[in-house]
Amino acid sequence: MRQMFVAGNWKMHGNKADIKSLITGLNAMSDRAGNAKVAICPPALYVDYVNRSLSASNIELGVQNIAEEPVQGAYTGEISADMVKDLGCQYVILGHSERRAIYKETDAEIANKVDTAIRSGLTPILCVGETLEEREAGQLEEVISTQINAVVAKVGINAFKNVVIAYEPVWAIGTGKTATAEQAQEVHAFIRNLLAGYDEGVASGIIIQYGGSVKPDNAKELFSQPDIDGGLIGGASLVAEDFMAICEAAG
Ligand code: G2H
Repeated sequence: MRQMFVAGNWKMHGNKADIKSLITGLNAMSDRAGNAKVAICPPALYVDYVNRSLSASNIELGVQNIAEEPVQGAYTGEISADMVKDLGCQYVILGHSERRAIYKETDAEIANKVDTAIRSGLTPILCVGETLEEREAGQLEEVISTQINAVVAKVGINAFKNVVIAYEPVWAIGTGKTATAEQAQEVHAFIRNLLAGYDEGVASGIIIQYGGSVKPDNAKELFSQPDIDGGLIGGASLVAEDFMAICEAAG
């Protein structure tokens, strides 16, 4: 039986004052998550501040990116997986569509980062998803397969025992347009089936989150689908009440 997992992707939001009030709310309401696993992924610069403010023992930490390079070294401006681990994080979001589209991250780079994360003991949350044009051109399955196969080719299917996948249709991110529960379920089932082609045990055990405008009022229906194991939450993770309501829907 897979555990439901809700992760907050704060993106590039927040300052010390905002974070203090958000964490105060999460500390007070963390019980609402019930049996669901919960993580928050602040901007890396604030991870230590968040960690010191967080008293809720059921909320874990993650970041939104790491360097491809596995070790310390002369990589100005980069943050290594080991450093992230050292600061108390368990997760790293990789391959988010904003990094693919704005920072031109390729499948090969993302696969290298997944490899680096796993070697450092982090759990990657690997984001995959299609644009509206790709969906309308009937390329959805090809796009998702290419994104996932590139990572399997690099790390091997067994490494996926330590990977979370987040299906995030690009057209639903931050737009207020959510995929219907049926649309999302269809793609989640496709992803699980794709992985089953490699290894049935990995496919049935892997957590596949849905991401893209998840809100308190649509979370329950999305999370009730058989292949949706929680969510990756952007905008709504910046409001303690909304984030904990979504966690409650998963718990
Ligand atoms: C998708 C999601 C979080 P939002 O990017 O990864 O953001 O919930 O704001 O659509």
